[in-house]
Amino acid sequence: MTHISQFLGEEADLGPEKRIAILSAPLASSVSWLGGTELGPQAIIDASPALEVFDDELLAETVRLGIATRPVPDFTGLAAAEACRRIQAGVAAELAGGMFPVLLGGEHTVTVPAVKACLAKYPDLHVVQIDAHLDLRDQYDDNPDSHACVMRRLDELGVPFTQVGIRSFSKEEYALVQAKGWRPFFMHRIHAEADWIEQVCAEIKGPVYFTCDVDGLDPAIMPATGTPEPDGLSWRQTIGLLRALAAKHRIVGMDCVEFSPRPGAEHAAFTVAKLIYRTLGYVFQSKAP
Ligand SMILES: [Mn+2]
Repeated sequence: MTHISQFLGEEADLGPEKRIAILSAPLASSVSWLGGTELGPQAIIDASPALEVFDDELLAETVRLGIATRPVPDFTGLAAAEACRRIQAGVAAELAGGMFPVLLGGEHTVTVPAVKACLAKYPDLHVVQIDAHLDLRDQYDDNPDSHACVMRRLDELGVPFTQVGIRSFSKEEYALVQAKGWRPFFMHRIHAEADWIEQVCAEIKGPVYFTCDVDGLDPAIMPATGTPEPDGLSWRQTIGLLRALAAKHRIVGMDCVEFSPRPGAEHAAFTVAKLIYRTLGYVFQSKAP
């Protein structure tokens, strides 16, 4: 198969002055069950030219904001720590250049260096996480840098965060949540509280980094991930949250992680591409040409 080199293919050329950078982080060193996340970034980029660049909700050609796609790096044989160092440097360089970074994973571990880069520019950063999992383990398989520990590492950095779509966690993670007095948006809470999106927006103070572990979405629409947990967020719930977040807060960077292509589930890569494109539309809505 011939791979596409830029998000949206040739239609990316409609936006010559680039303000958005698509960065790939095909890291897959600590995957627990079904692998393949190292193939995620390229699969998302390959699916993206099938998108209609005229957004059907926003009625605007978001692509004209200017989307640059950086080459997909090869992390094969690289230590995870070195890959993370490169990811942090890459995101920092984009921020320094005034670009809005979109990171494609790879496993969720890649969020830590991306958040570190954003935190250096925005000390009052707040992370909003869509995920089936709390990712609050101290270690997993003796690895503190596992994808299952990503929010624990962010907590150690002192970054406030809001967790949405949660429906799988360990006894120890739940005990930590209780000890800290945190109130994640578990799926049962989302189903029970009609104003959950307003509640998410109300607990955020500073600029937002949005991290989307695609397993937060329902496996009916997102089967292509390592741990497809039932009863996830619908498409409408997901974009409803992002619409409100972008309207009420300044989103300064984002990632989509844990996507692993599956034969027969090609729609899933397209769904991730559309989620990214729609989110960019929301983030830049008032600034679209
Ligand atoms: Mn997850």
